Amino acid sequence: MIESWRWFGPLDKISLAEVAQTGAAGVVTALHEIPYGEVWPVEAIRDRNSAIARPGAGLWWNVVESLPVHEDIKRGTGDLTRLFGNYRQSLANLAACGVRVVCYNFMPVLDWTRTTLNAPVRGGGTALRFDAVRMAAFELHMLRRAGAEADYPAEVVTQAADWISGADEAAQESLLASIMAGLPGAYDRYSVAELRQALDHYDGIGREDLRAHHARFLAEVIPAAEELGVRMCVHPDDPPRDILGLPRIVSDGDDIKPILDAQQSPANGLTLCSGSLGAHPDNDVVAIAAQFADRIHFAHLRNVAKEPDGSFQEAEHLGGDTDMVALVQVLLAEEARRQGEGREDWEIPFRPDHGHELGPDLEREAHPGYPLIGRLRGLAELRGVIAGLRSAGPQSTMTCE
Ligand code: DNO
Repeated sequence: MIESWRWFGPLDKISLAEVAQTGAAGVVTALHEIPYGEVWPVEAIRDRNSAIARPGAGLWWNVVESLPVHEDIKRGTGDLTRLFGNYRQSLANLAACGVRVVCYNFMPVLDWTRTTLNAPVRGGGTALRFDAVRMAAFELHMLRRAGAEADYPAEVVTQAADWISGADEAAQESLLASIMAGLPGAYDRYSVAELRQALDHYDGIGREDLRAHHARFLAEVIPAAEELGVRMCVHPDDPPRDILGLPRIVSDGDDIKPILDAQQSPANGLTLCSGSLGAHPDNDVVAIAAQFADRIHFAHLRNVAKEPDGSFQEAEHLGGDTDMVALVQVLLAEEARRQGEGREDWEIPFRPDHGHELGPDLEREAHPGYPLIGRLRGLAELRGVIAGLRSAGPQSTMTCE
């Protein structure tokens, strides 16, 4: 397991010097400043690489998160020849600089979505939270999306009406800002009107269309990735369900299987995100990891606590609904299998995903979900689990076939 840390580049409030002090070795990052659909030039990749691999820091850029997929590819429209060509060129440039694991997602319009960025946790820290009532209030009363009511249970619709009637302008602004915080451009935001417009661009695009567009993307890029020795890994939807009337197609094992089957190549893999998959009431994350173990190229380890109405809150890394120890066991068993095959790249990179804001994090205003102390706590706990399982020996990692 390669301990890794997501760093958002020079604009990240957390410095590489601090990342080095966490003990992580891998840096997970992207050239966030390059507009979607443009080529990542070799020089820019090289510059970022040398900023990360400063002598003495012990860090290296091991995973790209993300090489974004342009909305036109998801919508299956526009100058796709150019966009696919650019994507392949970026992969070639990354491979030329030695960066060979590439995470991406296929969520239309929005990336991860939360309704509260600072839900209180014990002792005064804060956590990211998805609240079904607030999401319904946003959709029904702020966005006023036609048909949204049908997506929520009746009692949530009633509670959403109550919430909005008590919400002043500041509360509504804060809800909008929270929902927008996960946009993958990291620093972009939509207003309600812009979001409406972005959603309109998906009019008439259903689940099967999106699946077909993803299959086409895979057919266009996976053979090139395979040739370059690049391992692509799709990130699951977060939350793992349709949202804002948009279809989502990477939410559970039944979604993942046809994606991995579409191109039977080591270059077509999965980012095992325990938090995203874990927010689906029917997902058994440990079983999903075991099912697709040989295609997991990267892992995001975090936990969520689900609630009956579809709400969930980010829990401590070893708390929440997923048995993190069992999950790490699966990953260690897979590493042992790869080692047995004589693979040089048998180690699976993982990062402590998200973290509560704790102590000094509260003043720091790091990227939502990505504070220093909260993630360091998660990393330290996961490091302990890994060390414990390793020292218990192979029998402890062979139980999840
Ligand atoms: C959230 C992240 C996601 C992820 C993208 C990958 O914290 O896990 O934003 O980076 O979905 O493309």
